[in-house]
Amino acid sequence: MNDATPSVFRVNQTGYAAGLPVRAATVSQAPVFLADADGKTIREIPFDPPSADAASGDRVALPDLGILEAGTYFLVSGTERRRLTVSARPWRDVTDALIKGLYFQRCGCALEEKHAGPYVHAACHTAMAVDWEDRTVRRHVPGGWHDAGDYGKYVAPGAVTVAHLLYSCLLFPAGCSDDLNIPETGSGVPDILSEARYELEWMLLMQRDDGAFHHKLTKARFAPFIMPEKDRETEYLMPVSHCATADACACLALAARVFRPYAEGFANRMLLAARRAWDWLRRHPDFVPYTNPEGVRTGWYGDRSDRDERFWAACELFAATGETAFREAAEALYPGQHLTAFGWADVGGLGALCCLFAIGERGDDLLYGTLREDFIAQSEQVLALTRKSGYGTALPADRYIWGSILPILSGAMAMAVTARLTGREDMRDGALLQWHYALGLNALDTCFVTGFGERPVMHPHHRPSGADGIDAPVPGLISGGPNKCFPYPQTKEKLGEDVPPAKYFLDETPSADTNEIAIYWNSPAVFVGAWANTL
Ligand code: 9MR
Ligand code: ZN
Repeated sequence: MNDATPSVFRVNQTGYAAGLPVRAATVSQAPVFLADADGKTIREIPFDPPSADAASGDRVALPDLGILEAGTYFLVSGTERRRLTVSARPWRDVTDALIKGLYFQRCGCALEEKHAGPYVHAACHTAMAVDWEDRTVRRHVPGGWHDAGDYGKYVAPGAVTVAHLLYSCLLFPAGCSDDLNIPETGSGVPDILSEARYELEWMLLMQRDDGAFHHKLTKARFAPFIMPEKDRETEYLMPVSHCATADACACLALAARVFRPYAEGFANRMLLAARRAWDWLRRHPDFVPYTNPEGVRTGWYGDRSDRDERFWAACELFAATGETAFREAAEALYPGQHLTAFGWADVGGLGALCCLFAIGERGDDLLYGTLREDFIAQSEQVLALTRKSGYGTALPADRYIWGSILPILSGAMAMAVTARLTGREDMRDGALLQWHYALGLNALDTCFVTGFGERPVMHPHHRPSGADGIDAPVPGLISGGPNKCFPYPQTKEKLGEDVPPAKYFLDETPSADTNEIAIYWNSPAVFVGAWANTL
């Protein structure tokens, strides 16, 4: 795995912010001292005795070190020490890298050395795509981001990823850097928006003439571990789906609003596409779940309902146009629940962001007052989860699913938004604990973002990282993390039944079930990082 010796301490390996409380974990009963850079003891840190943590099986305590001045410190316990750094802007680099991680997922273009450093590759997936259902239809659908460790491109996860980026920019512009060294840097459009546009241009091509969106553009099977330009089998436009159409509708309406000041024509194209998608949804009111056609083995991204997607779409169309019909549709679809869900399957949280920050008082009682109250109440439940966890992680022991980083970061987004709405410090600190989790304050003592921290993930399930001949993985990618709910048989064989959920993880390339990366895991991390950068 990684070289740094584990200690009894777990810390945010990218450091902490001066002016914000510092939390670290210890899995020992022994007293903990804070020492300065020279090793001289500053003071003893008081903390409650470690208690049993169900998710990790650890006895762990989470001492609060209070607010520290910028500098290097050591946590000391017996013979063990762990370095801890505090600085004014500790998380700019990792946030930038998480955005840039999406640049590394770009499909259809070459990654050039001046932007990609050693992680170059030639243009990939540039051949004509074929419609799975009508093989006589061939279309050129270039661009977009590779979804994850695979080379598929999927509309619903892409739409959610873009939305995370756009809301990061809308809500925390000062938290996103405009100097990412991507091809568009210096264009006058914020880099985070330019990166999102790369996916949006592709998404527009995924719309069928009748307004519906194809669910995905993938081959019939996943490629082996080869570089993307070597993956030359036919890509298919798979059948359309309700969720892809509603998510694209919402995302494009949002993007039309965000891009209007920078690129009017592009904004108009997107709004028109969103309206056509909405019209298709109205003509097809009965939800049909997407299923892979026979013979197709690439990502499924199934869902049980499109109500939350339609709700989000109606909200964004109202925010973009001000037309009453969309507000009425949003009210009729108001879900009441899952307002703090920001993942590819549950998008109620994105609808909530639209209501809270764009529709505001135009939303009447339900979409403004009631939604705000419901959102805060549901964030309260997330905060309660952090209090039940030894590491302060907002995930119950039995919810370490495939991509457990998503519900954890989704919870962080909810608490961050509530902190922003109310000024509550408990919500702020709850959200920060999830950020710390991603960056090393966790049972595995692992920084889940490649290229950061002293014990980073080194072998993510990511085809370019596996095939490029470079030891270090592509930087700025976040691993899905421990998964005890749906592990692969080979993972079970290695780990057995007794390893606790929060440790059900293999930093090994084949382990897609625990160590894949995905665009929609990077993007909530971008949101949380951008927020944290503005505190
Ligand atoms: O993120 C998805 C996760 O919620 C599912 O449990 C898992 C298994 O179906 O699939 C994940 O998505 C994968 C997708 O299907 C294909 N590309 C890689 C994605 C990340 O693992
Ligand atoms: Zn590609």
